[in-house]
Amino acid sequence: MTRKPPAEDPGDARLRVGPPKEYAAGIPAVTSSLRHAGEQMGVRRSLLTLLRVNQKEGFDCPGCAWPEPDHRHKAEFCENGAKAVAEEATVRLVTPDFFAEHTLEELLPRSDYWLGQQGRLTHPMYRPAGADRYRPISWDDAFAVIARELAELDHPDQAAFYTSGRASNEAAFAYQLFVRMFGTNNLPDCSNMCHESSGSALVETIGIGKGSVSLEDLYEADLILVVGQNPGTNHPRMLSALEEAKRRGARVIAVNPLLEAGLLRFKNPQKPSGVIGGGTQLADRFLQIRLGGDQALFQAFNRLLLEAEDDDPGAVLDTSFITAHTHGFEEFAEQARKTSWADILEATGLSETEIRAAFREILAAEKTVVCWAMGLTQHRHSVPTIRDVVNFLLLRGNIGRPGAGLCPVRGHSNVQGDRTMGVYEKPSEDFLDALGAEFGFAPPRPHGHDAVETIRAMRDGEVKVFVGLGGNFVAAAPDTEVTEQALRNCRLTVQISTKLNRSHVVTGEEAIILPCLGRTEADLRPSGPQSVTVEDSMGMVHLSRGRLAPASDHLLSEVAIICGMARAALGAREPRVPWDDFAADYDRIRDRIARVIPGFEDFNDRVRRPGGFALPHPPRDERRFTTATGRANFTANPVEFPRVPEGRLLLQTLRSHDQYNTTIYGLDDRYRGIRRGRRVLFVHRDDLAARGLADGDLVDIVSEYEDGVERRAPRFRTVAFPTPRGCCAAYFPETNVLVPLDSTAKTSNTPTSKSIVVRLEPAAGV
Ligand SMILES: Nc1nc2c(c(=O)[nH]1)N[C@H]1C(S)=C(S)[C@@H](COP(=O)(O)OP(=O)(O)OC[C@H]3O[C@@H](n4cnc5c(=O)[nH]c(N)nc54)[C@H](O)[C@@H]3O)O[C@H]1N2
Ligand SMILES: Nc1nc2c(c(=O)[nH]1)N[C@H]1C(S)=C(S)[C@@H](COP(=O)(O)OP(=O)(O)OC[C@H]3O[C@@H](n4cnc5c(=O)[nH]c(N)nc54)[C@H](O)[C@@H]3O)O[C@H]1N2
Ligand SMILES: [Mo]
Repeated sequence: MTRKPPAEDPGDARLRVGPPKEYAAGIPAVTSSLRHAGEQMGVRRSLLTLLRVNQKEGFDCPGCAWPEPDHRHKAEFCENGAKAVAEEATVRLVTPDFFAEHTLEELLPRSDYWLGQQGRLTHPMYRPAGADRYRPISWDDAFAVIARELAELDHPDQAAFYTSGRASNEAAFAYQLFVRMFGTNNLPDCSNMCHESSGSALVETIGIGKGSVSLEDLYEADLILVVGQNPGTNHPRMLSALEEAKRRGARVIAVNPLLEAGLLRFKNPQKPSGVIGGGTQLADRFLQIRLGGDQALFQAFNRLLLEAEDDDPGAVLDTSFITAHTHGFEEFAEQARKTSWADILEATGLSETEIRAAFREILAAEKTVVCWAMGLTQHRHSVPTIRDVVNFLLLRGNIGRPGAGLCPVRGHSNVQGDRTMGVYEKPSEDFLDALGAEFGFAPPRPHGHDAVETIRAMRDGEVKVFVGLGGNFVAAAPDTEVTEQALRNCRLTVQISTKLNRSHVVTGEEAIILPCLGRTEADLRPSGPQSVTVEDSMGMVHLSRGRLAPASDHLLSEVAIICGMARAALGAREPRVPWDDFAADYDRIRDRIARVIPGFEDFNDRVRRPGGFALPHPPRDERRFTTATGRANFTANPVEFPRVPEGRLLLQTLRSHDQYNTTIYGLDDRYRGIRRGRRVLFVHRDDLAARGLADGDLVDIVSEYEDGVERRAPRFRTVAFPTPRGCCAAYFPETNVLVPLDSTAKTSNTPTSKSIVVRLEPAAGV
């Protein structure tokens, strides 16, 4: 399978490569955010909008899920948050004229960058079966088409309802209610491709799939490990938190195959010293690990902790915590002692000296936090890796006390909230019981399809209607060719979206685009202006209200769209839900959330207090673990790591500094020294030489998988880069074509986007 580069991207002729940077943010970040904002919104709109980001009376930044500090700056946003806001609040529009001028066939070869740059969707659009382009449709007619197609299915499980993590709590709750009343648990979401491995490992070991720290804990920590995460690009406001923690004496150890600028040094643009001076050194120690070597690293730490305790009994482990609160220690310890140094060194690519030096800092720290993101979650052995992170923290009682704990750093700004609201293909019985009791219906019990299973089901003709609440499923999902064909197999695809993207171009027989309001925009409903709520990465729930005039008069809010769809599809069958009241006044939805979901009691009152409220987290709040054993579970996991066949490399697919997942803001990756292009492959100089290649050569990346299919991404420029031998990196979504659908993490079924076995071939025609 080969995928051609997009039309306006002829081998990235203007691509320039310079040296990678050694610090993040500072003046280039400020100018870059203002430039992006100015281009999309103009100067006045930019200033008015950016000053409301993450303020108590403002809107929640659509960028990431990093929490807001209590004492907010006037400018509580980062360079990349500003880009996310500009992308949404752009004044460029995709009107019905655009669709009249462009057939789907013309749009297909366009890049994700080009599609996104066309602007905001303004009208509901419909592509009838057989038509070569979209045409306008009224909201009511659009809902009627959806209702008709859903009614024609033999079984509700023949539809799947995807959610991207930007949907508000209110939209997510109404959506899953509609879907379950319709009769299916087919609620795949972006989490399935993101932090699912974290959720899987944490629920089984500590009883709740969420991180156990607050911002204050981070500030108070003695030691923070930042593992498999690039905060300089993806969570820039986390750099301010790390800076504060360092000011209070914390040490930071970064574990990453790439020497990411944001981990090395930070120049805080909100402080004069940051703009002018040398900034703060962030990582005190950098472990440049091989891809997928983290489980072995944490097993090394665990083994060393056990051995240190042997040498000095009572001085290292928190035995009273282990006795009172945990289960499975003996079995775990027996396994951990078996991990061999040979495996540890092979898996990590680090030396024993480096690991022991890091261990001395671990031993010296009273309070430790481990932060992680996609570098840990998108491997075949991600779940056991995160279990070993939990083991590591349990050994010294580093869960459920100030300054210590687990910190999976979430991606989308409300991805955690969407799960809390029940967007999950494997809902708990308790949740379904409460939902059914509140609304007087019998929710479906069998588990539904996750993202990968949904693709298989569409491929095999078992799912025929696909609805996407936000996101860009076609481009975000693995195995692009297979996923595209899967969507084309559908009878109807529906996308609820703010901006044009590939999922509007690769469609089912019939297709509908339902354009919605974004976070920045005023949401005026019959009962007055509405706010929505979101939950951040640390379990704080707060309000978000936009103020900008909407991009078009024809937009509806996500909530109104979902309620309209539900009313049309369920109709007289389900009169028990007042969909119109829900759409008119979101307080009415919050009243119901308060009655169904624990922790949301008095939701409407509490969320209106400044800063919102914290959801309960039993392990963090009271060292209570709601697992099967009633205790925190140690687990015994044999060590695993990717073994790469001779002559092959392990590829990770990651984000550039100028993108938000499939949304491409621009063509630069400033911190890694890349300008005006995206088809680059970062490889170690010696790995290039071993293949008779050099920096600047054009290669095809060919992925090899046990299904025997060769997947090819053509024409990437090699960049000699300081990455460990045998490991390479390139941007997604361009490289999603290389990720085999069946290559997923055990237990969580997350695509292995950070470990793909590839070989390089000189590009054809070079
Ligand atoms: N500006 C911006 N912000 C974003 C996003 C965005 O696209 N743009 N996306 C949002 C979303 S949805 C998410 S999930 C987060 C993603 O946030 P990240 O997880 O930071 O995103 P990635 O770019 O995938 O970066 C993965 C990092 O892990 C490292 N890594 C890869 N494999 C391994 C490994 O095996 N071991 C270790 N130790 N490290 C490894 C990579 O070198 C890289 O530094 O960011 C969110 N925020
Ligand atoms: N190879 C590879 N693949 C990956 C990853 C990887 O690291 N490597 N990362 C994975 C991860 S972590 C994630 S989270 C997924 C992301 O997958 P998705 O969440 O599906 O993708 P996004 O690119 O974030 O979606 C962008 C689109 O969302 C729409 N949108 C933006 N704001 C709003 C809004 O407020 N409302 C609505 N209704 N629509 C809106 C716009 O139309 C925009 O085009 O991708 C995954 N795919
Ligand atoms: Mo994500």
